[in-house]
Amino acid sequence: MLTGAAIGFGVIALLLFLGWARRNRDRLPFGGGERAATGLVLGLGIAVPIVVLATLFVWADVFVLRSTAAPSPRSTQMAIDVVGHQWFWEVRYPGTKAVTANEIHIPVRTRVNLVGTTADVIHSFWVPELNRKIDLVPGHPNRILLEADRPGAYRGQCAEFCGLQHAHMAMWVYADPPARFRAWLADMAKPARAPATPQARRGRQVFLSNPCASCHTIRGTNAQGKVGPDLTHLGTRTTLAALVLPNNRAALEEWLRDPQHVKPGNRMPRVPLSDADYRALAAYLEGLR
Ligand code: HEC
Ligand SMILES: [Cu+2]
Repeated sequence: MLTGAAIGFGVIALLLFLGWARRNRDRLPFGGGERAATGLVLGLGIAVPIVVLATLFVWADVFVLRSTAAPSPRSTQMAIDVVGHQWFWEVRYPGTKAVTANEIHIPVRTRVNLVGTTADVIHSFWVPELNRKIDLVPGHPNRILLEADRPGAYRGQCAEFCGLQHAHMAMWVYADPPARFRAWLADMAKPARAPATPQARRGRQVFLSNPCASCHTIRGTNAQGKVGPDLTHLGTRTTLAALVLPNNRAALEEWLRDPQHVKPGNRMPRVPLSDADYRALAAYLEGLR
């Protein structure tokens, strides 16, 4: 700001001086006033801007754009596919069976080629601490480099208005030590655990005999729906409905009883069931680790 102010005042002072010099030519102490003025105009008006703009252009192109541009797949160590949905994120690990939602796990200090598309309208994938945004456009995959230097959780957000619950289309990126990441990925690739208690067994039955199964996939069961998030390992996630609720038994039950109350307008309808059925469903889903 100070530099800007200095340049601004400098220009105004020069203009005033030139105007004054024009009218008072004979009073100038040096003879070549006209030549000095031309020199100033050529120097400050043409030469300096060329040098400054060329430097800025090279700097922006070489350092800023290069470091945020789509990575060449050969320069990266792994790929992740992200598909935007109204209003959640589907996350896939190509070459494995792992599918999850609203949380992306990456190994720390690893160059990840993230490929983004959409299942419906245009969304925008943005994790401000890790890189700039990319639009998720139908039929045109866009790519971006994800690389975290430090382990931790980085919050991401849809950055293109995509309808009623756009503001509640968030996600976490977890950067883990590589060994921990590999263990997580191996777990995610497995089919769902069998229910461990009678209540959870009842929950699975309720799930498979209601519309749940036509919208959600639970790998290893007959539920193969593609409308909502894959629930195979729901119990390992930290949040529900793209960061709207924490993931615990009480919140899960609250969601199942009335998803439209929790996240109005979202694409999961309320499925009317008995109290005991809701509790059984929550017990089953919480056990999907
Ligand atoms: C018409 C399709 C549809 C039906 C039927 C449906 N869901 Fe969903 N479900 C969705 C969608 C879409 C979402 C994502 C909502 C969002 O976050 O915007 C969702 C989200 C969820 C979530 C949260 C997942 C997460 O990772 O955040 C759970 C749990 C869930 N559904 C369980 C069920 C159960 C159990 C049933 C049956 C009682 C059911 N759903 C019926 C479409 C459906
Ligand atoms: Cu959005």
